[in-house]
Amino acid sequence: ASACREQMCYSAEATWGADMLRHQSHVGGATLQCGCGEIHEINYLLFPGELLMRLLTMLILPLIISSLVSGLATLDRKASGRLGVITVAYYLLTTLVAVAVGIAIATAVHPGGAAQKAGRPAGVQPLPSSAHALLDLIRKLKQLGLEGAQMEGNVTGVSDVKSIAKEQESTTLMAGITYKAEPGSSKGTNVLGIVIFSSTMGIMLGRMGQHGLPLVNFCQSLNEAIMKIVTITVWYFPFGIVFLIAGKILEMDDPKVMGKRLGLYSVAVVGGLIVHGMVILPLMFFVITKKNPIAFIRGILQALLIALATSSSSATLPITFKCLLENNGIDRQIARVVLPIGTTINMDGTALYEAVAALFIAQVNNYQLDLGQLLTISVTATAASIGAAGIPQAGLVTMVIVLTSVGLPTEDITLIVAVDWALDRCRTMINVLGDALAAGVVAHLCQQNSQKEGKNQVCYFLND
Ligand code: DAS
Repeated sequence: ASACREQMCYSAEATWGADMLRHQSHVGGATLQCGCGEIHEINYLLFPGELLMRLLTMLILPLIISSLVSGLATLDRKASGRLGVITVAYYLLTTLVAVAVGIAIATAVHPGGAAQKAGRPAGVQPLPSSAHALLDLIRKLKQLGLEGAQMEGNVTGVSDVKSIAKEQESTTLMAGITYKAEPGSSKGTNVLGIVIFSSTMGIMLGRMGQHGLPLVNFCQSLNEAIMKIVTITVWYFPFGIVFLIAGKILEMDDPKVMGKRLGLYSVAVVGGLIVHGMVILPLMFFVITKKNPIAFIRGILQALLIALATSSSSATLPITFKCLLENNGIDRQIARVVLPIGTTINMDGTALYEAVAALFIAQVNNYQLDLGQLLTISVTATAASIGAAGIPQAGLVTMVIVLTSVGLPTEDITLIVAVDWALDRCRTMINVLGDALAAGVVAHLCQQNSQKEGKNQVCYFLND
C-alpha cells in the first residue's frame, strides 16, 4: 500500500494529469486522492523547499562513491591505513564524549520529572533483567530489519506512519523515513553499505597500479563535475531554505502544547548540543591543531545552515565538501576520505540526543537507572548513532535500540515525536560540525605525520 501510495502520489504530483483521481485546489495547496484511495494534502509552500532537497539528494550517492574511490585509490598504502585508523578512532572518541555530555546534562536537568506519568509508583522500578532486555533487543533489531534493512531515505521529510513495536500494537510515528525491513529489498539505499563498498573499491584500485587508473581517473572527473554542479545549485539555496523552513513551521504542532509538555526535555537536548558542539568539539580541535576553531567554523557556516534547513547531514555533504575545500583549505584527498565516512558513521549530535531521550523516558516512567544501565545506554547510543543514516529523523528510529537495551518502553518514543522535527535540525547541525572539525583534525595529523617522514604531501597520485 505504501509503495502504491508513493508511486501514485508522485506521479499525480508530477503530472497532475489523468492518473489523478480527484484534485481540489485551495489557497496554498491542494487535496489529492491517489489510486489507492489515499487522500493527501499538498502544501504548495513545500515545493520550493522540496526542490532544494531533491537538488541535494541527487548528488549524494555519486559524490560518496566518486570521493571515496578517488580519495582512497590515490593515497599511498601506508597513509591510507594510517588515515583510516586515525579517522575512525577520532570519530569514536568524539561520539563517546557526546554521549557522556548527554547523560550528564539529562541527569542534571532531570527533564522527565516535569512530565512524569501519573499513577506510576515512585521509587526504584524493576527493569527487565539484562538477559530479557538482550533477547528483546535482538527481537527488535530483527523487527527493524537492521541487519539488512534497506533504509529508504524519503529525504523530503514527508513522514510515513510505521509501527515498529508490533507486539505492543502501538503505532510509533516514524517521521521522515520508511523502513523496508525485508533485507535486500529492491527499494531504498543503504548508504553505509555504499560507503563500505566504495572504500573497498578505492583501496583495491589503489593496489592495481596502472590497471586501476582508468576507473580512478573517471571517479576523479566525476567528483570534480559534481562539485561544479554544487557551485551552481548554491545560488538557489537562500530561496529553497526560506520555503523549506516556512513549510515546516506551518505543519508544526501547537507550540504552547509542545512547550508545556516537552520544554525541559528540549532545553536538555539543545543545552547538551551547545555544550558539545560549541565548547568541547572546538576545544578538542584547538588542543590538537593549535588553530583557531572560530575561523574554521566560520568557514563552514553555509553547511551548518543547510543542515539546519534540511535536517539531513547526507544532503548537506556536497556543501560541507565545498566549504572545507574552498573556505578552510582542507587537503582534497583527506576530505574525500574523511567526509563520506564521517557523514555516515560520525553523528555526535544524534548520539547525545539518544542518551538524553533515553534518560528522559526513564525519568518519565520513574525508573532509576543503575551504572550498568547507564553504560549500556552509552554503548547503544553510540551504536545507534553509527547506524542512523544522514536523513531526517533517522535518530528517532534507531532510538529503539537504546530503549530496548535497558528495557524501557519503546512506545514512549511517541512522547518526544512532537518536538523532534526541530531538535533533529539542531542535532544534524552538530553532526555536520563534528564531521567538518574531524576533517580538520585528521588533515592536521596527517600533514604532521608526512612532514615527520620528510614527505611533502600525504597522498601520491598514481601517475606521479
Ligand atoms: N537527521 C539526521 C542527520 O541527517 C540526524 C538524526 O536523525 O539524528 O544527521
